[in-house]
Amino acid sequence: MAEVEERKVAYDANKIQVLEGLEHVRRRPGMYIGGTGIKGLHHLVFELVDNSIDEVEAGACDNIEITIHRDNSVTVEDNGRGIPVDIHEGTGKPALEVALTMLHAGAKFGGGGYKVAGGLHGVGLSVVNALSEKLTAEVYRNGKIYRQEFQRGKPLGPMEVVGKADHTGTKITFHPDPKIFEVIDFDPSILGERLKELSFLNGGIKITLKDERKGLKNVYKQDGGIIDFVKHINRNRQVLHRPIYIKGEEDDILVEIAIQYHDGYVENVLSFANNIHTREGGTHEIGFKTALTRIINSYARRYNYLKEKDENFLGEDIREGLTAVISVKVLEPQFEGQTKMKLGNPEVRGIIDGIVGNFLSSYLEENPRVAKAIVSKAITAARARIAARKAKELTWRKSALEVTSLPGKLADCSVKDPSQCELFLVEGDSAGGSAKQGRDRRFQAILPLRGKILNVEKARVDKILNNEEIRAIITAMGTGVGSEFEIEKARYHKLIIMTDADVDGAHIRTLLLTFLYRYMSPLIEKGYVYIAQPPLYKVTKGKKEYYLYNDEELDKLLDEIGRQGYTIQRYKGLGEMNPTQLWETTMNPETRNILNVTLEDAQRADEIFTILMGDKVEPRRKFIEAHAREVQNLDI
Ligand code: 0RA
Repeated sequence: MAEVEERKVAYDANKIQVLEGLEHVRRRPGMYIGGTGIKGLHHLVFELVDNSIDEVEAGACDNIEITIHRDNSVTVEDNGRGIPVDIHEGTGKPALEVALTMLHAGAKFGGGGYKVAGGLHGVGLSVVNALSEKLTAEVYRNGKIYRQEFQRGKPLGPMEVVGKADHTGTKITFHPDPKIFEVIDFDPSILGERLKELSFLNGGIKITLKDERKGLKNVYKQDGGIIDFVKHINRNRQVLHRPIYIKGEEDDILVEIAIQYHDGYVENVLSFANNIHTREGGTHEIGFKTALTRIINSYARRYNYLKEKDENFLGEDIREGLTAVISVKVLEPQFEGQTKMKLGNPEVRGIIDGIVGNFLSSYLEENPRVAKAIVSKAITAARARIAARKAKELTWRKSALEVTSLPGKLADCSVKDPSQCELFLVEGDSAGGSAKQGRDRRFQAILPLRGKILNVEKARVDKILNNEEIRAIITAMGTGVGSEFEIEKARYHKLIIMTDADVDGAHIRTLLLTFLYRYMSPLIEKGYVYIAQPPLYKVTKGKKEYYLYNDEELDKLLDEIGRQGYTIQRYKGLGEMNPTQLWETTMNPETRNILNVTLEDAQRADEIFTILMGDKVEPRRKFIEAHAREVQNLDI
């Protein structure tokens, strides 16, 4: 009797907790999906896809289809084993219903395995359900089709058998709740980025994205897995060898690594833990880097590339021109760091170090030509590093002798608090002059940039530091560059790139963004970098003047004021505006519109730059053909 009573209490308690659970999801959606904006909305889809990826990891699924319907509902279907439908002990309900209505159901059902869960730990299904105005789940299992429908997380009826199935799988269709989400409009390119990444990380599976609103269909399938990933990243580069592939397992930790050097200088090490991009790195990345540095140094010593008097290469020497993708699977991943994107599991470090060390040392012995190419690159990098240090010391001494170390061309602002201050990088002296006159000199500083800024891609690090324009930017910002960069020293918290609205302007902007991305990336990460938006047109009618920032605005205005008795001026350069106009249209914080540069924007600029300036002819030809109109004036 007492036992029965006890169980009843436990059951009721459980029920209450469940109700509270889904209510809590609706009350505090941000805690579960990071917000109710565009990002949170797309997170719903990723939650469902992650569940399907768990089936892939279990070796039970190789096909996932995502469909955006005309009404912005979304279907995610996979050919996995299907969510179990048998009666769940304790609740007396089908497991399917439990999985969709209980906050912590996921973990109990998954039965171990390398969960994708980047924080949600298998509660994804019920969270998506709670935040959907309507959700339909179909399971194909035991030769039958099971279906159950839900509204805002609550069943509209019991699970039913609605037909016969000739395969197994799960299909979930959900309508995001307009009471929760600010905007319900799915962007296939946001989904596509992640789906492409998942297809690289899970080689061989097929992921299809359909958008019925636009009649679009994309298939993501990479039979070569992460080997194809590094090839893709290096696609516009001159590579030094075929990708090196390492695979291993120890203590239930799975490791997969693909490595390929190219002839450029940029290091690109991407790491993933349980399919989650660990942007802040972590123990897997450290294990890999430690082993790589040790093995290359000992190889270089053994074969006398490094003489007795030479110092060891630094890790950064060895990683110049390296592209690597590291993917680990860990049973209980610990995600740490500011954005929870750093793998913390201490046991992972040594295991990866061991696997990479063993593999690489025999690989280098067996592939002496590749080994020589890698070591030669490290030698050049080390020399450049030492030269750069000397150049810097020289600069330091020189600047210590000068009265002020700020660049002469800089018109600084009077306020000293960096969080209030803005630095405009302005293309050309004449626009620079107008900006100096038009600005609010209390908090706006102007640095005019003359001539073409040097070609960052082809130039060596030591040359870059000696380029006058680049030096002016670095000294004005006060942060230093590269590994010496210190964000706390930033003299301005807004760095605003102001270039002409023409092709040369676009070119200079690409150059600047590429430089910032490669040498001062924390500025971008902090959100300190902006692009000014000067107007494209001025329309004058009678005494009235209008500034328009794009063709749509122009069309709209002309409709409004009537299509006669006006003049249009198309601004080709900032220099065509007088100081007052420049202030009003582009610089005045009250009226201007400036674009905040994201890391992705800068990365894209870097890619374009690599295509335009790199040594490979074919991608450049293709790019110029595809963008002929925009690049016709480019001096390359
Ligand atoms: C729990 C156990 C099993 C499969 C699943 C969950 C499962 C969940 C989802 C979510 C989307 N697609 C899914 N596919 C499967 C394994 C059941 C078994 O052993 O057959």
